[in-house]
Amino acid sequence: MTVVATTCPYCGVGCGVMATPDGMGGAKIEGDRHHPANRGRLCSKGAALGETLSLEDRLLYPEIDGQRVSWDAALDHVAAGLRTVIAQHGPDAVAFYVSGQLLTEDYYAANKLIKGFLGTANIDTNSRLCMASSVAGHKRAFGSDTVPGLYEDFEQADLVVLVGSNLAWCHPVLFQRLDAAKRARPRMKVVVIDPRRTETCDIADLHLALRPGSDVALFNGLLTELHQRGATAADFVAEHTAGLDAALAMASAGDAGTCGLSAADLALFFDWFAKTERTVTLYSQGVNQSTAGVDKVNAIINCHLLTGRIGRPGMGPFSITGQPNAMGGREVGALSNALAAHMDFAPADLDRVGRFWGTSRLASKPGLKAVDLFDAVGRGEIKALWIMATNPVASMPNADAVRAALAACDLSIVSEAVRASDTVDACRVRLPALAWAEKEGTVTNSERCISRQRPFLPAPGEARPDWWIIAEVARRLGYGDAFAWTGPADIFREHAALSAFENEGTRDFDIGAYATLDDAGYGCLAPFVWPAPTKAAATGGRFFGGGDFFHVDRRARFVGTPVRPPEHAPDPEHPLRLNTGRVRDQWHTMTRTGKSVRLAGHRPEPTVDLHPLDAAARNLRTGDIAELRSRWGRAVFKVHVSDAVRPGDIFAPMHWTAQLSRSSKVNAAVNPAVDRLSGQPELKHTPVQVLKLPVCWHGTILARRPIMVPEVSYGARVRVAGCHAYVMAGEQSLEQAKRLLSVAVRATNPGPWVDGAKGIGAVIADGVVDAVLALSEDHDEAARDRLSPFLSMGRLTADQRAALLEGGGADDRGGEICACFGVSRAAIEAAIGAGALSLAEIGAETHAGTNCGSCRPEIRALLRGVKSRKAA
Ligand SMILES: Nc1nc2c(c(=O)[nH]1)N[C@H]1C(S)=C(S)[C@@H](COP(=O)(O)OP(=O)(O)OC[C@H]3O[C@@H](n4cnc5c(=O)[nH]c(N)nc54)[C@H](O)[C@@H]3O)O[C@H]1N2
Ligand SMILES: Nc1nc2c(c(=O)[nH]1)N[C@H]1C(S)=C(S)[C@@H](COP(=O)(O)OP(=O)(O)OC[C@H]3O[C@@H](n4cnc5c(=O)[nH]c(N)nc54)[C@H](O)[C@@H]3O)O[C@H]1N2
Ligand code: SF4
Ligand SMILES: [Mo]
Repeated sequence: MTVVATTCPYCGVGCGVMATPDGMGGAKIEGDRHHPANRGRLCSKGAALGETLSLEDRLLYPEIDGQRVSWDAALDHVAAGLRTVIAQHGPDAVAFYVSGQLLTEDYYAANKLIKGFLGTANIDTNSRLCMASSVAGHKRAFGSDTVPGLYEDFEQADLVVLVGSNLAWCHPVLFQRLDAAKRARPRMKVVVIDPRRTETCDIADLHLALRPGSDVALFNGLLTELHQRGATAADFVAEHTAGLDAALAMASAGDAGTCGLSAADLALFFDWFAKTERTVTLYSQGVNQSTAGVDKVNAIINCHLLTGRIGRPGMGPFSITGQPNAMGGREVGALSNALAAHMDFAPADLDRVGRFWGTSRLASKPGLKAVDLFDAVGRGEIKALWIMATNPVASMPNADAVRAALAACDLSIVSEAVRASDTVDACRVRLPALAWAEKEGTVTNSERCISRQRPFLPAPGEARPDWWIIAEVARRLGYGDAFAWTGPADIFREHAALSAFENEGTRDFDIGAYATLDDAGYGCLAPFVWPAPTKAAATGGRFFGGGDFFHVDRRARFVGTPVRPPEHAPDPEHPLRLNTGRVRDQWHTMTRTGKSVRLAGHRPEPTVDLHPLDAAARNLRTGDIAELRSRWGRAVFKVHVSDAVRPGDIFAPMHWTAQLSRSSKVNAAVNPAVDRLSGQPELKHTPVQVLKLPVCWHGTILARRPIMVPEVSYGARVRVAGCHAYVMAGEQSLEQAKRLLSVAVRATNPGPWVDGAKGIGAVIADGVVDAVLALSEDHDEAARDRLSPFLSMGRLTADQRAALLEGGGADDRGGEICACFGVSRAAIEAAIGAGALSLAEIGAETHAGTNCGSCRPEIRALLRGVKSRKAA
């Protein structure tokens, strides 16, 4: 079998993957030892990629209004619809909503079609929810959207400051590189700035659990302190920057005391920062997803400019990107306020791009940003919307309004790989796209490294590459000449040529050296870091070490950053702040990671973290069911009481959608406030009330055939090996629940019903269990582990049948910690109990933590827990 080198389709670390197809539709997945991002490592999600390759739930044929149609019919319908809308209502009645999970070639094609030929810039991308504040902050400071540094800077730094980043779970391989570097060089310090105590704090020397949203005050305080102490790079500031005085005046008007941190912690952080030349500040969604997002970015960059710590080994501000191709999207200019190849809507840029594309119809002004774009769809101003590779009905704030907007849209089109998503359900025209493993092109990771994705499985059904779908529509609209590509290599060459077109060093993004790459060269293209201009021999490297910023005077700007409160403050009716984000083993709306049994084990259910004080005030305990209610909507979660969140804050994951849980779609409640400059939504901060739901029962169903879940207060599907699993809770009486659920179970799993003890009921046909229902007054997370073994048995023995009807074994695994080897918390605690006192000893005993390493922070936390209990 041939081994194919490709790139992981998840996070922006951009790890290289070696895939060996097994000839049966699957593949063996390993880390690529030669890829500079990961050198062979993979995290739990990457390591489980092989479990996501099945064709279950794939969209394989084009559909219009639920009917399968031919590609010709679908493409003709889309082209005719776009033509009619433009003729009747003008180009601005059309919009695209695209994604950092498109490959660069797909992304380039989408942007070229709508901006270049349909004549509107109403194309925005889910990067608006993700990177837009960093883009705007970079442009203000540098005059370009440039990430100055490289991953190796983390390893070379003496101080790494992680702001609003849960690196351990969201960029695990980079976290492991950092962890390894810190262990090799213990004088390196790590500071985590996050209102939550996350797994990332495992390697932190200092955790600043600041008041949510107060980052600007913190970095303003730091800027003031650095200036007062004279910890400044006077020459760099004088030669390469402008605007310091105004920024300092604004910064010193504020008070870092408002961040809710102890004076000692603040002083320590300021002191470390002031004294440490090699400092990297990495930031992510705790910074970007805020109504003060752009100011947070500039407040951080200001401190790096003042100290001249930018673009040199081991130092710099570093915006880590989320999606595998967030950076590629920025390169092709698919945000509504950008043009291709890092150009803007300036007259010279418009002229240049228009000439390059040979079009007279180029959009002349920026288009709508995501939140405004969906509002315009809802108002009926946008009449045709084409969504590609993103799931906005689940991932946009105020998500039910997005669903309603799509329902009202005449021509809603989605290009998707899966058949079962909230957005696919809401769109009338469904175009089947190739998925990872089948498609080819390039992606750019957070350190500007461009890598190939290569196919290793055949195209299933009638699925097609995204670029092909776009080019076919363009051809039908009469633009065939501009879209006459025969493959992604053609598109890549065009993209590279545009990056170098009349560039002469005026734009950071230049990969002109690749504009003449032939197909064979594209086929075997090795990862490379840009810039890679035609004339320079050397490629890659850092930006701005010697100044040379991209404002016309080649100076960077200090930007004054006023302290502004979040747009919606808590009020008596909504006293708590809802923070949202990610868990370790799920990716976004779970269309892919949701297929893996081993990834489901870590956080099987949608839970909300609540501080013990807030829980007590609401009479809530772990396992209870609570409603989160905001001005925009509601969602229901299982409660997890935890002092990892601050009093007054709650945290819920973004991942669950209507496909898996009708109750727990957090974005139904999340506010749509946006940063004024970037348009990025404030996904980390929604005032909510939390109310205990008076549920009378908790239930678990395991069944051989899927069931239709009845209307209950709380419910989620859980991926379990060999059966369909559901957890539920409701406000009916236990008796009513039993009737309701047994009817639901038997509708698809007919057969004799047997009642057991302790709320157990089962369908047992010919001695084989087809389904089992466990009902109890209290929550019972272990029911799944106790009962699932019976569904993998054949005909039960009398003893087995008796054990099942007694409620199964006594096994309480306490949740999965190690996804690679399926090692539960209980097993790790048992190993510790038996004397394993280090990561290595636990690994030797249980295998936990010995493969991808994503669970090591949690194992170390269990070890620390035991040690502190012993000490106490
Ligand atoms: N496992 C997993 N990994 C992923 C993804 C995934 O879905 N699953 N998605 C990828 C994508 S697209 C992205 S964008 C990245 C996101 O990666 P991260 O940004 O690291 O992840 P989040 O969990 O969204 O949020 C980060 C942290 O911001 C904190 N925060 C909230 N409010 C504030 C604040 O006011 N100030 C500060 N300083 N911090 C705050 C939150 O408590 C949270 O811990 O992850 C990528 N990696
Ligand atoms: N509350 C809250 N909401 C958030 C966030 C948060 O922190 N909190 N984070 C935001 C952020 S940072 C992000 S990036 C977004 C992510 O949100 P989304 O982009 O909406 O989430 P995904 O599940 O990644 O959606 C990608 C879709 O593309 C499909 N797909 C995969 N490969 C292909 C392909 O090759 N072609 C096509 N056409 N389709 C494909 C997948 O099946 C999936 O349905 O969520 C945002 N929403
Ligand atoms: S860190 Fe994990 S999810 Fe991110 S690219 Fe690497 S293997 Fe994929
Ligand atoms: Mo993201």
